[in-house]
Amino acid sequence: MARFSNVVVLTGAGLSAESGLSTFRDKNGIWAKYDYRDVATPEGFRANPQLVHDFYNSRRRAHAGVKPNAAHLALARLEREHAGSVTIVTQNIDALHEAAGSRNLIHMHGELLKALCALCGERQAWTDDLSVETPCPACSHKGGMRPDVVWFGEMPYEMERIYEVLTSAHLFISIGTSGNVYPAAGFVATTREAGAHTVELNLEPSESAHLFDETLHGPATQIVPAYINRLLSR
Ligand code: BV8
Repeated sequence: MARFSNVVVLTGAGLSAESGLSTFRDKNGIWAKYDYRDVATPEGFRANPQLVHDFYNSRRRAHAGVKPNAAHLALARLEREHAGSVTIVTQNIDALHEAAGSRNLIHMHGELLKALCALCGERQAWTDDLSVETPCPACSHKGGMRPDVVWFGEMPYEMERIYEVLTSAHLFISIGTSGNVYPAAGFVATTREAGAHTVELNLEPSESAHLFDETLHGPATQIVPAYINRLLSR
């Protein structure tokens, strides 16, 4: 482990699957039930804001009852026990990394439990439903409140900081992501070019599995704690 001082972990929906949250592209996933253009694009929100609010309201309610799983907990342990740096870049908008104890965390696609006012730019912690009638607590105007998530066609958050950690990483671990969505799907190529050792931990090979030095397949709650145990015992 000593040879891997800076560790960067990219996580996706597969990490939270065993906590009971749906993934996107698995057979009964979210995109099997919704067209992403209707519920995860600015155009879709403009066309039918209440449909989008209902989509995120149901995911916010489902989130209330879920807990981090053994894979989230193993990642928090890695951050606590590793002598070097551990940065988690998550595509997930759930709050399970935080609930497991992870601290050095970047939500590149935003957060389900936050709301953003498009009129005044204020962000708030948010666990209730949102609607077109919800007034902004900061500017009190209605009609501007939206989930603080990054939709398709919008720029993911903290990209500068993400490229900084990717290009100074010694070890890059990708967990529970299908490698379909950019720019996240391009991170393995970026960090590999900068010299990192790259590992994919996923239920099955992702679209970019061929780009990884090592791939381990199986449920995250089994392969992630096992991999992190080995890493910390080296
Ligand atoms: C941008 C919102 C530019 C929040 C999401 C053509 C070519 C290339 C790119 C594009 C293109 N056309 C458009 C683009 C860009 C587009 C894109 O990549 N489209 C793809 C679909 C082609 N990207 C964007 O628009 C991004 N923005 O590019 O901006 C820009 C530049 C300048 C100025 C302005 C803008 C924004 C992308 C973010 C979109 N928002 N979500 C929400 O509702 O959640 S994306 C959505 O997909 C989620 O964030 C999710 O995290 C993400 C990726 O999905 P995964 O996490 O990988 O989940 P998935 O279901 O796919 O896979 C799960 C995996 O887990 C599977 O492999 C499965 O096997 C595994 N698994 C399942 N169970 C388990 C498991 N593994 C382990 N254990 C288990 N138990």
